[in-house]
Amino acid sequence: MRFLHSGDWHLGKTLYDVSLEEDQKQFMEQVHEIFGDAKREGKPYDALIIPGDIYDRNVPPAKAVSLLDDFLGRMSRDFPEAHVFILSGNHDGPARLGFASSFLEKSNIHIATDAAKTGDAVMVSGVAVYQIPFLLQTSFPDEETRTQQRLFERATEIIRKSHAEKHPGMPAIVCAHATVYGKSDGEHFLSVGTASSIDRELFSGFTYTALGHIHKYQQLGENGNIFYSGSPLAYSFDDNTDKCFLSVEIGTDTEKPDSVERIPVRTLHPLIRLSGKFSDFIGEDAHKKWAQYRDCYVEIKCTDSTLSENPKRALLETFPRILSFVRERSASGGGSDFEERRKLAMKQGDSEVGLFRKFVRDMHPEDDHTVSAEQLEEEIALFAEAIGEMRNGGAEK
Ligand SMILES: [Mn+2]
Repeated sequence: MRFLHSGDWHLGKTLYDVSLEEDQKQFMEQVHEIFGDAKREGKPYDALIIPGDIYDRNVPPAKAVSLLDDFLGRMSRDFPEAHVFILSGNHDGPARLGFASSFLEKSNIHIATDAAKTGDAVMVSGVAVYQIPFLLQTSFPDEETRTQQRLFERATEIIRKSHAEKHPGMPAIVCAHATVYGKSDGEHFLSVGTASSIDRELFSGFTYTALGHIHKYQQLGENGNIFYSGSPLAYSFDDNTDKCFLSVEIGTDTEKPDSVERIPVRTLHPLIRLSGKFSDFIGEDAHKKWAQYRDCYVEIKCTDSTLSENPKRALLETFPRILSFVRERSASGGGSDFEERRKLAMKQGDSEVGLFRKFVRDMHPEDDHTVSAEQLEEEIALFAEAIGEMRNGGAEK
């Protein structure tokens, strides 16, 4: 059996209010291509496994629902023999994600949102596939201890029992959405092991465990059979950027897969974080110097003080897709950032009112029609009045 493992799609996610629809369309397109290429080469995929967080939110935006709808429609039309496995992650709303799942089942689309069905396998090319939806406090109503560890003990017990009864000696794939740690990580497990994390030993004995929830690719266990595929996109500037799909082959060995291969995701707009002085990023030279990042989503970490109150706007020329601008704390420790900027401004001979005028202009550029010029002048006059009163009050004391 051959399948592709890719979790944490987070459809509908925005980054700093920017829609990632195009980016998400791109990786879905790539999945379709991978399936198409494999079919042409005579080594078709039998399944796609998406272990949770298919959507970013409980109530996904309409666009996200259309994206998934289009994708499933195309997959089902072009690869009707391939199975698609989807389970609800902590971001998904199980009831909404599970809509029409009993009908979709007939089209080889298996959406798991109900813990009670954990022991029901779907057989694909002689391999039993089990899905554990994200487990909630209410997943097993009779269960008293409701840590994730206990809930997963319960779910994996159900699978083991069912597998031994119905499909003994056959390879088994378990799909789940959770934070999994290894006991052999020793201290690591002790320090991070919480009520929300589970021990990887629970998955020992299964041929392959397809995990979702952690966005970075990783392999757990010495046996080489428990994997996080990671998300197909970086969803924050702290995320890693070498994203992949996992292409997995399972033969007759029930202990582990025959092969697990990383297929790099082609990213439309890579995320990049740059750090430097404000002046490094502005002007003709900067434009040339950073040309390679014009298509990237950029975060600028500014190491000095700037006067611009809307630096992101100023940087748009160099980085059309700048998403974030942050100031790095001054290493010299010479007072607060605000204080430094005030001094810098005063050095240039601006009065408070002059500075405020610049600030207001920065916040409301000329093409901003939400505020009229009169309103802005009124605001500036009020500020001047307040400053004047402050000065007079101070003099009387
Ligand atoms: Mn998650």
